[in-house]
Amino acid sequence: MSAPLIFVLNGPNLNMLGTRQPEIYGAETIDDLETLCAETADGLGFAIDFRQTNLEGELITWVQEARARAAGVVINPAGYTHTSVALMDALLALDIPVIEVHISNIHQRESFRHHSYVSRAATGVIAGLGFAGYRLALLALSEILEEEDDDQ
Ligand code: CA2
Repeated sequence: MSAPLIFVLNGPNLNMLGTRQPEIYGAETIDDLETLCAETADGLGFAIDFRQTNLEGELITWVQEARARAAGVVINPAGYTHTSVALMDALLALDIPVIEVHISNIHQRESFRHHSYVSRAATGVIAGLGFAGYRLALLALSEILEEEDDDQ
């Protein structure tokens, strides 16, 4: 049987990781993040498709694509977390588990970051644990998908 595919989707400005604001987002780059996700996925028996976009419509198209192709989604919607009803609607149409990840603790920051449209559609939310949040999100998906298998 082939490895279940997990989409790891990253929203706007996350391509700038490691270039600015290291006190909030750390010093590592998005390539480092992809490596961490790939190694974690490998250990869990997942294949991953790791992507980043600065465009809201592209992120939504990828979520729609996940519907047909993926067993689960890890998503850091970045700024669209706090603004995008359209992204929330796309995620609500999925019937696979979705883990929302934020590198920073959004609840410790400006009040406009405290509300997430995406959380309404997420199976679980991880914030404030840095890049490790992605590793934990993949682990959570592994346990959720195993439980689903056991129920069948
Ligand atoms: O903490 C997170 O992961 C966020 O999703 C990151 C978003 C922010 O809008 C959310 O409130 C929380 C921002 C991503 C921007 O990332 C940068 C990284 C380095 C330099 C500049 C921006």
